[in-house]
Amino acid sequence: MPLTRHSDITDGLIQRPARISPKYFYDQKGSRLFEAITRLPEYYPTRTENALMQTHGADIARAAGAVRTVIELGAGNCEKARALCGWVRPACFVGVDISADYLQQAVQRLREQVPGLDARAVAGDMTQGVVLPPDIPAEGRLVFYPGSSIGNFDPPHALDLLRHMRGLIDNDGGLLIGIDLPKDVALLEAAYDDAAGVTAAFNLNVLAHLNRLIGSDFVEDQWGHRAFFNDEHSRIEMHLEALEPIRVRWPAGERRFAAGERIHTENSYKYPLPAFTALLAQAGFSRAQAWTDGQAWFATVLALP
Ligand code: AVJ
Repeated sequence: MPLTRHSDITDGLIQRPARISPKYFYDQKGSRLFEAITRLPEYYPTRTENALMQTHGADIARAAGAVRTVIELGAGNCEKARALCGWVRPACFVGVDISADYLQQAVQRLREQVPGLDARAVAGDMTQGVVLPPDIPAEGRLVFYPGSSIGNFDPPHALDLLRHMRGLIDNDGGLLIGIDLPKDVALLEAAYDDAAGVTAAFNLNVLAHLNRLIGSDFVEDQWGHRAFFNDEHSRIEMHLEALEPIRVRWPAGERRFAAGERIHTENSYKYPLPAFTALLAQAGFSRAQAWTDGQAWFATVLALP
């Protein structure tokens, strides 16, 4: 890939504070580390969402009506898609993900696991607009955006994305979306700073990915993982903190970091359900039905036009 395609990365690195988009976490290694995160005892979202799907799958499928095509954004390992397809029985599945090789393998596995399913992989950055294969019919589309990934975007960008999702479906379609809810700060912070250090490795791995993308010379050991809840914005923030004075160079520039200076790598917003439903309404989804677990940690929301 030509280096000039990554001016967004170098622009972020020279900002004060510096920032890296969380989409760069997901190289092959990062996708694997994220999978390991989903199995950590502290990381409740995935198992809570999976349990919701197990418990309420039949209700969700009934409420969604006739679904011809499931379109999953950020499909990753396609494990959630497999469960959803068991309930809604679509003819076709389209997985969209930024990590192309990883997605290909996952879609191939899904094809083997769900005989007869017409499963497709679309590699691309969903924030740049999803382009579906031209032969996917407009009728009966269910957009699936699980995992609370919408939390990576601040509310105005989340609204843009929800509007884009609304544009992918007709009036007979729907959106099934996972939302992580606000909860005890200690629980939230442990989920993003686990005892085994998997989330730290995931956060640090973005530096190795950047080194390959822009030809920078980040050294992982010079950085520390920081994760905390920002109450004002109702979001977990992840940062990489310079453990010593650091000078990072890449072909067309450089940046110096003082010890203690940070690079902001991720936000993970925790929306109260009414706030999220209001956002959905603004995006053109006037009806919403939500399923939550007994502790109200996570919600699966079916949004209809
Ligand atoms: C994939 C964005 C839903 O915010 O919980 C997990 C990413 N980052 N641990 C999240 C993540 C650190 C995850 N999402």
